[in-house]
Amino acid sequence: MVRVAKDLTLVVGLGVSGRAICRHLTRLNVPFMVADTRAVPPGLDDFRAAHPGVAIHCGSLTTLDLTDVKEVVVSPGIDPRMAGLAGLADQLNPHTGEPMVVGEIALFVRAVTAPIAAITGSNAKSTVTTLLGEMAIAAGVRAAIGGNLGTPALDLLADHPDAELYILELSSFQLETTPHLGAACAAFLNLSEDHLDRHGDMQGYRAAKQRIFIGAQQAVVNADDAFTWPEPPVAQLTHFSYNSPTTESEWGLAPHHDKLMLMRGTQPWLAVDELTMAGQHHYVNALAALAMGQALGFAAAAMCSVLREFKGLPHRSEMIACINGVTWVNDSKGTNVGATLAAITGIGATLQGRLILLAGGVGKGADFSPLAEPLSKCARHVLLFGADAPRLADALIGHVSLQQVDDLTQAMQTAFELAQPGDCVLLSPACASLDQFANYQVRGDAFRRWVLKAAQQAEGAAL
Ligand code: UMA
Ligand code: ADP
Repeated sequence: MVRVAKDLTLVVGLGVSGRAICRHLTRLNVPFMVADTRAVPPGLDDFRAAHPGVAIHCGSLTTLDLTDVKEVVVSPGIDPRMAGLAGLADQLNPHTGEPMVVGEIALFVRAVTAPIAAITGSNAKSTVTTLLGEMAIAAGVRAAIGGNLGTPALDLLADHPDAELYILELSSFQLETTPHLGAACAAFLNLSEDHLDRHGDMQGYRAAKQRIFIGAQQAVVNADDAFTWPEPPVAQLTHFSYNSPTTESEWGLAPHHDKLMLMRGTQPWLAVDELTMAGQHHYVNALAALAMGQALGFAAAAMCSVLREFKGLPHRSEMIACINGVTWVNDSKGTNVGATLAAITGIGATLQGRLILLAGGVGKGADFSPLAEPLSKCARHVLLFGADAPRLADALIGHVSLQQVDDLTQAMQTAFELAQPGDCVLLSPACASLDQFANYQVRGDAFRRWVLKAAQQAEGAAL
């Protein structure tokens, strides 16, 4: 056993967050050591060079004696109940009054002096966080944006010490280890199956996400998804909905002078055809960002101008090219059933032709059956690849024409041959990429490269 010296903080994980935690503790002059469960964590040598003299333990945490440890700060990918930490996770820290095991956001909350706007949900977090960030900047607010997306939260404190507002995308992993967030405005966008391997079941996953409301002054939630509603209630509550607003303070969609508009109560804000993001599923994302922006006091004109300009993020319903009348869309970030469902319905509804879906990869044990009915309505064909192609095929067979292929390249080639003008070829895998790609970005980049080459060839052939 390696005994962790008295009064040392233990940082677990040498990834992006772990390193940000170490930089933060260094700035505060808090003595710490680091552990990573992997025998050789990536970037170990760089870390040693950046933190000479910091003790590093690699391998199982069960060989650490944590009797004297001052506090344990875990990275998001570390389950606070894993072997070696489980005994400590339920103990209270006499110095802080918080659990002995906390995450990076707990340290952020202790150090931050400006208000926090926080966004969680199974899907659309990055889109809404980025939109809200751009709205803040357009409205003249000095905002720092990061968290689960982009810059780790603790680095934001150092990079933007004069920020007037910190806008954080927060995952269930980060929220699980945050005892008290105290956000000025907290949004829970939607809940669908994901990360059950970590949280056990939907109840555990939802409970982690509900922690976003602890100490919140205002909450923004999805009227169409009761799982997002705060328990216990938050006094200042705003709903957004895919339907018509039912109260003057609710955000929703309704026709106004023959146009479908983003509305607050009976007040029209923006016609949906002014949005640049592709797909009807982004209407609610625009509404969520408006609801948060209004709660935070941003100017309406600034928010609407951002909505008119914002094209969406790469790998999220990203239009890559139109080849011979067929649109090719990269939604590689569709890594769970809820995201792919939104992309199919959001894009399927806008098409003159039919949808050709490319899906597959590591399904994380998800139930794929919710995809069957919407695909039966709008799909021409489904091409399945990767580890869970057979499970997807079992869920979809009889509802839509489908075929299993070896990989994404074969899926794209087959889609190219089958597609008719007016169709859309959508890569939205409903699965993680890790069986055939390093990550979802690499998968999306492979799609983009292939499509752009095909577009070039088609252009060459037309000349
Ligand atoms: N790991 C070990 N042993 C360790 C530490 C980590 O095996 O001791 C493994 C984890 O199980 C995981 C991987 O290493 O498979 C990375 O874990 P990490 O906690 O070190 O991750 P970071 O590099 O710090 O990145 C994390 C978020 N990743 C996760 O939550 C898994 C990043 O979100 C986030 O951008 C970053 O912190 C900055 O805050 C990524 C993500 O996939 C985008 N998030 C999930 C999601 O969005 O669904 C939650
Ligand atoms: P997150 O950060 O939560 O993963 P992103 O903004 O990166 O969210 O989008 C992830 C996926 O969620 C994309 O594939 C996108 O198609 C899908 N998506 C976008 N908006 C919604 C929505 N309102 N509901 C469900 N899924 C959505």
